[in-house]
Amino acid sequence: MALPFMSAAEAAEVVKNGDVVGMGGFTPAGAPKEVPTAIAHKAQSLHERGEEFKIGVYTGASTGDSCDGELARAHAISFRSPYQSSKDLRNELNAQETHYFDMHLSEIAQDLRYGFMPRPNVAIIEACQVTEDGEIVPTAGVGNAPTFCRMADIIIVELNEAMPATMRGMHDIYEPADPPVRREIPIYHVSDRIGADCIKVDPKKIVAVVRTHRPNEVGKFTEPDETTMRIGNNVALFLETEMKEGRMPKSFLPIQSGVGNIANAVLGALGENKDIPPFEMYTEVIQDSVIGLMKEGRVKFASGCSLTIGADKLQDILDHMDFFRSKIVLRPQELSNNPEVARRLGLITINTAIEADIYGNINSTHICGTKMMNGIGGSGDFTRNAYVSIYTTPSVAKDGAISSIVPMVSHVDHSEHSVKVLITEQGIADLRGKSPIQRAETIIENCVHPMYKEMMRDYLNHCKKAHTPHNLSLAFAMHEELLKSGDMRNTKFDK
Ligand code: 0RQ
Repeated sequence: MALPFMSAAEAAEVVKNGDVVGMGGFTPAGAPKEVPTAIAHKAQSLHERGEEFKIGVYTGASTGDSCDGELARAHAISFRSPYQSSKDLRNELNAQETHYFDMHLSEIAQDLRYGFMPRPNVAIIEACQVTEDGEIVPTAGVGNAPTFCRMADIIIVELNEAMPATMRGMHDIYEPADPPVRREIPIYHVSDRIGADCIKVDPKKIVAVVRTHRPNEVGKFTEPDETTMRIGNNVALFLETEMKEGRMPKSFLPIQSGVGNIANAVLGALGENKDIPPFEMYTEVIQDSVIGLMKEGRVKFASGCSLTIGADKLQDILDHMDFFRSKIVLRPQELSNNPEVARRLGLITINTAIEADIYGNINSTHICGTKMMNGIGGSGDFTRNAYVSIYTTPSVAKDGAISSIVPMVSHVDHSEHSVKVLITEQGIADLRGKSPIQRAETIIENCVHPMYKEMMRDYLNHCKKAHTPHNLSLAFAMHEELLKSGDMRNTKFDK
């Protein structure tokens, strides 16, 4: 059967108002571009004619501007899950124009299979190869593509000819069986491969193939600055000490690292610290710094869900596929973020907080407890199941007007029970084996910025003695002050 090649606009005609669409890829890596933009244009012209058009959208994680950005600006998304990082989509969901449900990234595929959420009836998947007998090879990100393809009635493939078919062999496509017959996921080492090199579908479901050359829309990382470098060095120092104290196997353990500028700088610092042996990564996003470290032999192998890297680094990989294919595996997020595998392999997990409180609770998602930033992403999948879980954050944001460490977090994503270590550019707070008040003392002493230390101690002085001391009328005084005057430094605990 010949493949149904057509234009993006023609493919967009297949997608109807009310459809639920699963977009392949993970972060802008491997996310479809041409067809979502064409759907957004179609939505705009229908809206201008007074006709309704909105779709539900599932993804792997964030996407590029040609997907979330275009669809959000066209007001074409009725609901969306999971992670996003588009300014325009963020505005839509904070204005309640789009219903957003934030989920642990490892859970999306199984919750869809369990029937907990509306079924995706359309899948849009970027591929570097698609065959007439229904083999689809993803590109730089896998996400939930295998489950979307299996559950959808129809599949639209974006064949990205900028991504060579030689990528085949880099992916490990596998869907676990569902309870009560699920067995263990047989990944015993970071580099184990357990599945297929492509997504196999009924070829009759492929209703459109759209050619494109559009490059990935992964943004550039800012170069590490003094703060992020100090955070990175503190993480390296903590792990070096763990090795010396015998709390870490001599061969070291695999690293998971979150996304963003801080995470990128932390990995760079780990790579440079020669007291830390060459290491493996079992993570979701493989970021820029990993590729350089791989070439230097500092990173031995990386298992991830996506190559979330800039165009120059991606080209480097595509040009040297024989080298990188034996060092990288890209898996569906159900595997890359799987709690069972994280616990078995003993991951060192490093993620970034928006704010932390003096007891070690973490807010990763909400500004001042109400406005969604990006989403929980995979941070919860890893934190709870880590060998040792680390959270990093600069001690202050917005030039000091915000302390990232507060008396009580305004939203909880990771509780004190799951967070083992907090690290800022000021220092390291090892929270293991400490009572709440001991944790508070350690965090204030080691991690809080000097200009907020007295304020934090003052808060504790306003609390009655208890297991976890709090003064409920003052716990959010710093947030209230930020909303009132724009600067937490003006806070007075005078009740
Ligand atoms: O604002 O962009 O206006 O300057 O938040 O903060 O310091 O640039 O840090 O890019 O690493 O993002 C937690 C959002 C950090 C991210 C978060 C403001 C700050 C800045 C961004 P500007 P930075 P990063 C892997 C695992 C959750 C999911 C996760 C994230 C902006 O890491 O989304 O970990 N994590 N997933 O100024 C108000 C505060 C603030 C604040 C920072 N206390 N109050 N604003 N900012 N602290 C990824 C996936 O799962 C895919």
